[in-house]
Amino acid sequence: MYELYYWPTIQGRGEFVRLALEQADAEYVDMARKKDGLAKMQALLEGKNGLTPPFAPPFLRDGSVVIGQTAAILFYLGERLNLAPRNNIQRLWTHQIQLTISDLITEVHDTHHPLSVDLYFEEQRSAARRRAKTFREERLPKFLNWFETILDRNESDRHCLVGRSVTYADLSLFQVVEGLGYAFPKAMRRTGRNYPRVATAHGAVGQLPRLRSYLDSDRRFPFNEDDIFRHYGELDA
Ligand SMILES: N[C@@H](CCC(=O)N[C@@H](CS)C(=O)NCC(=O)O)C(=O)O
Repeated sequence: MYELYYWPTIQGRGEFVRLALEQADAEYVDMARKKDGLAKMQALLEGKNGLTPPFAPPFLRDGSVVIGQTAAILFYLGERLNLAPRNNIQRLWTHQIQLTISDLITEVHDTHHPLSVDLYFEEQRSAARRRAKTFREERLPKFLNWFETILDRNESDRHCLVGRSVTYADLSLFQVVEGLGYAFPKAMRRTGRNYPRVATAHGAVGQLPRLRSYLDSDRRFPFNEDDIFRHYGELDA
């Protein structure tokens, strides 16, 4: 039984791990959503039980193994949940894609918190507008173009980023496109149409039966303005 630790009220980075666990039909407990779960999460963060302390949520516990960093968790789970290629080089390539998705997530976060995580959005609004403009006009197209190129070059199956089966990176790309569509609907409508393979891959993942049933369940929290993907009209254009 895997234990997933993440903040209990948002999708956040925990969602990237959740999607992999759900798609694989893995047995797991979302620990912080349980009674006393937050205290257990804190104890692990402080290394109180002798296990390696992760820096921040999300982290995964599998018996005596504790792993932090979203991309590292997915690297660990990918092999075990059959959501990663068998070949080592391909596995590393999948990890590389995931690390780049992590960079993108940080850049999305920084559109609404460009100065400091200690300040509310309203206290850094003007910097946020500038940051979001650069994100929409330069960074977003650069990232989407990179995913489009990878899909286009994958001759085994252009619906998948790597090889011919769904990997955790495909699930994460799905989540990123969902989140971007929520946070930047106008920019995504305008820019998104330049990336047809990304759109097709997103659509295909959204139809995977196990994933779909998770997305339609009450375990899937809605996007909201306390999360990473936030919709502020003034940051979209
Ligand atoms: N690079 C880490 C970032 C982890 C992270 O920033 N976690 C946030 C929640 S999404 C957090 O709780 N951070 C607390 C902190 O950095 O002190 C990852 O990809 O997992």
